[in-house]
Amino acid sequence: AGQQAATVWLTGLSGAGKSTLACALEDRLVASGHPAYVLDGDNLRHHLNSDLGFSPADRQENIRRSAEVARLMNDAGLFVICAFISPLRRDRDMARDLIGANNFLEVHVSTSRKLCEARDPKGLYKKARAGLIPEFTGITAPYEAPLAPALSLDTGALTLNSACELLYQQLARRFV
Ligand code: GGZ
Repeated sequence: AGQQAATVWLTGLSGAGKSTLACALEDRLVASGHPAYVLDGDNLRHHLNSDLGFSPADRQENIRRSAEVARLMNDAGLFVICAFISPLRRDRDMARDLIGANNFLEVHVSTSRKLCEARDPKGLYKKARAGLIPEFTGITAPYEAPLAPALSLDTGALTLNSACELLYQQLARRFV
């Protein structure tokens, strides 16, 4: 199939396991000789996107800038793994358009809201339930699941290794 860099776009709720999976896939790609880099919502929001909040307009701008960065990195030959909640279909479609549909793999990290809320690694669901975080995805802001993702991975039903392997195989089939 030859070499072609691409962007893997992980979408799912807070606590679904996007960042963990993204890092595992990055390691897996690098170990097999494919330079790769993770762009993470939580991370970029401390730097490039530190001026943005969680209104629909700010989330859209967060996705737009991040997709532009992913596109540049793809041009430079890097695989990019994006881990953003990216709750709205229209924003993910924008990311696909910016990056190019041929270089874009949409993956739903489909861990249930119930399990994400039970995990609550940063206590954010608890705070959102208490009314301390407005517009929290899954509680007081919408999440639109992808209609036709390349892959759907439920980290409540798969080990990290098996989820990562499924993802790598799907990617390899098309890009490496
Ligand atoms: C959703 C929020 C919110 C609100 C703070 N809604 O799981 P985390 O904590 O560590 O990562 C989440 C991160 C979401 O940033 P994204 O850039 O991925 O979001 S989006 O794609 O919608 O732009 C979460 C934390 O920020 N967080 N407030 N209100 N998540």
